Amino acid sequence: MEQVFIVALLCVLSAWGQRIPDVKGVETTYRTETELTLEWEIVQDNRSYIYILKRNEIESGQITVSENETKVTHQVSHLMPGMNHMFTLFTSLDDRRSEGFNFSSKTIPSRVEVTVEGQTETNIMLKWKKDQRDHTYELQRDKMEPELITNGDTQVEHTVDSLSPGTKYFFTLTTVFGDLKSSAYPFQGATVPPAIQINSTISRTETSITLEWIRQKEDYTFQLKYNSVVEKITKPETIVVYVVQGLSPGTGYTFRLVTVFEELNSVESNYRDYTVPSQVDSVSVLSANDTSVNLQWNAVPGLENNNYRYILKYNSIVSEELFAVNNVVKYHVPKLIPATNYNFTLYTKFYEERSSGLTFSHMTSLSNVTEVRVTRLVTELTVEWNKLNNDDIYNYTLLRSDGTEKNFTGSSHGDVISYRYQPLKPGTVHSFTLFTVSNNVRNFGYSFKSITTLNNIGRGKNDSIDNNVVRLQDLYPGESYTVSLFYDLDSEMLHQCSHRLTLVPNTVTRLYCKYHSGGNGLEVMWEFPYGIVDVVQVDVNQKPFNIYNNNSEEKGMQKVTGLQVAQ
Ligand SMILES: *[C@@H]1O[C@H](CO)[C@@H](O)[C@H](O)[C@H]1NC(C)=O
Ligand SMILES: *[C@@H]1O[C@H](CO)[C@@H](O)[C@H](O)[C@H]1NC(C)=O
Ligand SMILES: *[C@@H]1O[C@H](CO)[C@@H](O)[C@H](O)[C@H]1NC(C)=O
Ligand SMILES: *[C@@H]1O[C@H](CO)[C@@H](O)[C@H](O)[C@H]1NC(C)=O
Ligand SMILES: *[C@@H]1O[C@H](CO)[C@@H](O)[C@H](O)[C@H]1NC(C)=O
Ligand SMILES: *[C@@H]1O[C@H](CO)[C@@H](O)[C@H](O)[C@H]1NC(C)=O
Ligand SMILES: *[C@@H]1O[C@H](CO)[C@@H](O)[C@H](O)[C@H]1NC(C)=O
Ligand SMILES: *[C@@H]1O[C@H](CO)[C@@H](O)[C@H](O)[C@H]1NC(C)=O
Ligand SMILES: *[C@@H]1O[C@H](CO)[C@@H](O)[C@H](O)[C@H]1NC(C)=O
Ligand SMILES: CC(=O)N[C@H]1CO[C@H](CO)[C@@H](O)[C@@H]1O
Ligand SMILES: CC(=O)N[C@H]1CO[C@H](CO)[C@@H](O)[C@@H]1O
Repeated sequence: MEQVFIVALLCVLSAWGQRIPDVKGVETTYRTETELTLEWEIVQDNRSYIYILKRNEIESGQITVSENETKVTHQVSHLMPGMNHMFTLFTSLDDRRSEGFNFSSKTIPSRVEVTVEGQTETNIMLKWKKDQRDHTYELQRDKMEPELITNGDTQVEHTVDSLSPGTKYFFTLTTVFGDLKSSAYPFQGATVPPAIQINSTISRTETSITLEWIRQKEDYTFQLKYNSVVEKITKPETIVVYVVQGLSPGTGYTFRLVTVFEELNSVESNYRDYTVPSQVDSVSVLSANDTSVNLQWNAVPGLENNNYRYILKYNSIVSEELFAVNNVVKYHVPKLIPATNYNFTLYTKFYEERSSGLTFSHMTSLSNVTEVRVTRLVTELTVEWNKLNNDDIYNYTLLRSDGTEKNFTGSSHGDVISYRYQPLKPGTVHSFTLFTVSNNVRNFGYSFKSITTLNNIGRGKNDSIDNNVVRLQDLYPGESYTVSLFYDLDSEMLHQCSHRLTLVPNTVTRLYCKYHSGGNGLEVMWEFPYGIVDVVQVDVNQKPFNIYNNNSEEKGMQKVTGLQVAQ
């Protein structure tokens, strides 16, 4: 009990007698985010002090001074970064200590991790946690002047604006704490790329569309979307030429182009185009004549076939746009030239897209003239025909057997074309061929013959009868006959001449007389003769006594009565 008291007393006395001095100052000679190296001049008198450093009510162990040293270096670890730490340094001797030297020292602030929260074409949104309220930040973009950011309590949301679209930026963020700065936190951010328009369509087929657009930056890639398809395009060319394949013919597509940069997608740009419609399978000729043809074909199948139109081209003529009715298209091509080959091209059209065209050809026919009239005279033949199909288009060539030919231009004649051959010898046969001519083509031709007439039998040339005697039998006596001479020209009877002949009538037979009126009269009776008889003349005493017979019913016994007995 007593000892304890004495010790306590000694202490009191010592303190009383001699105050333990504090150090004059403490320097921070080195600092990190969590460590501080402190250095101070020791209290220099002839006593050996130890030092005690207190922070946050926690005291360090005894800090001793090496022999002959005048400075103490002490390291404090496990500190919070970026804070001003408060310390009290006690000088201590024999369990007594000084009043305490208060000082503070800052640790270096930590760098913070930045997250890129979002971006637009011109902005990048950044976010980070703030360690200490009194920290500020320096944001540096590329090599530019850093921007000081002071807002926020526990976290900072910061938007970098006025940027270029589709660009990658390099940033550093440095935490600033008083005059201390953290190391720089480097990070990257990119802006959303711009939507790029498809420039144009280079070409189209039934199943593909070749699109072109400009790749404004090397780093851009693309997504081309249509229907539910997404195609990734990473071609390196500046002018991107892309063939979209596997499309349906004659179909409209909306293409959406997305620019991709640093995994960022632009908004979509829209472009609409159409594939070329299918070709018509085949065309059939329903009917045709010299100057026109009726064509028919089936409508092209396809999603949008109701919208397909058809255009027929030949020479420099283009038909109007034709539509299918019940899936069939019919077209009458008029005003063609006979004997001419026509090349047709049939296009299927969908919006402004046209198929490559089905080509086919058709040769128009060239008809024959078949009805020729020949007017025959003794020394001339006139050949005459109606214009074929009553159409001016045809030309004609009339060839005679002697090799002479005569050309006719259809348009320079009336409805009927005629040509007279003269002078010709009477009764001579002539062969002709009448060709229809069109487009410098002469058809097979219509051949015919004719003969000039004779004046009459007597004076006519009669070689052709050739000494044959023509015996006309079983004729009616007394009848008049017209005898005509025909020339048999290949079974065609050509009239040469005619002559009217009357045969001598028969003689009356079975003539007899009978007394009459008691012998004062005479009855002459006869049988009516065979053949034609106009008049039976009865002469009595050299006097003609004519009896006319007009009534054919009363052929048979005729009589003359009332003759008086001569005196
Ligand atoms: C040192 O600081 C403590 C509390 O932090 C205080 O009580 C004390 O009075 C200070 N000493 C001096 C000399 O200012
Ligand atoms: C499309 O490309 C052509 C040349 O390839 C160019 O002349 C034209 O200006 C471009 N159009 C657009 C809208 O880019
Ligand atoms: C029609 O086509 C044929 C063969 O393709 C060709 O020889 C001819 O010259 C063409 N005719 C015209 C008038 O184009
Ligand atoms: C023209 O007539 C000839 C016979 O004379 C015939 O062979 C040919 O087929 C006919 N031509 C036409 C187009 O009818
Ligand atoms: C050809 O046929 C068309 C109808 O298909 C008809 O209108 C025209 O009269 C005909 N022409 C001839 C010369 O027969
Ligand atoms: C008739 O026309 C043909 C060509 O079609 C020509 O060769 C011929 O010389 C012409 N004949 C006459 C008599 O003009
Ligand atoms: C008919 O002949 C005339 C005159 O030579 C000519 O101009 C025309 O082209 C010919 N017609 C045809 C269809 O060949
Ligand atoms: C026609 O034939 C008859 C009998 O054969 C002959 O007598 C006569 O001289 C002929 N006439 C002529 C013009 O040849
Ligand atoms: C019989 O024919 C003659 C001569 O043609 C004529 O004059 C006479 O009136 C005719 N008689 C009768 C009854 O027809
Ligand atoms: C300067 C100083 O404090 N000197 C002291 C050294 O120690 C003796 C006693 O040991 C003191 O009397 C001195 O005053
Ligand atoms: C440890 C040490 O260096 N001690 C030295 C202190 O100073 C005296 C006098 O100068 C030396 O004799 C000691 O060796």
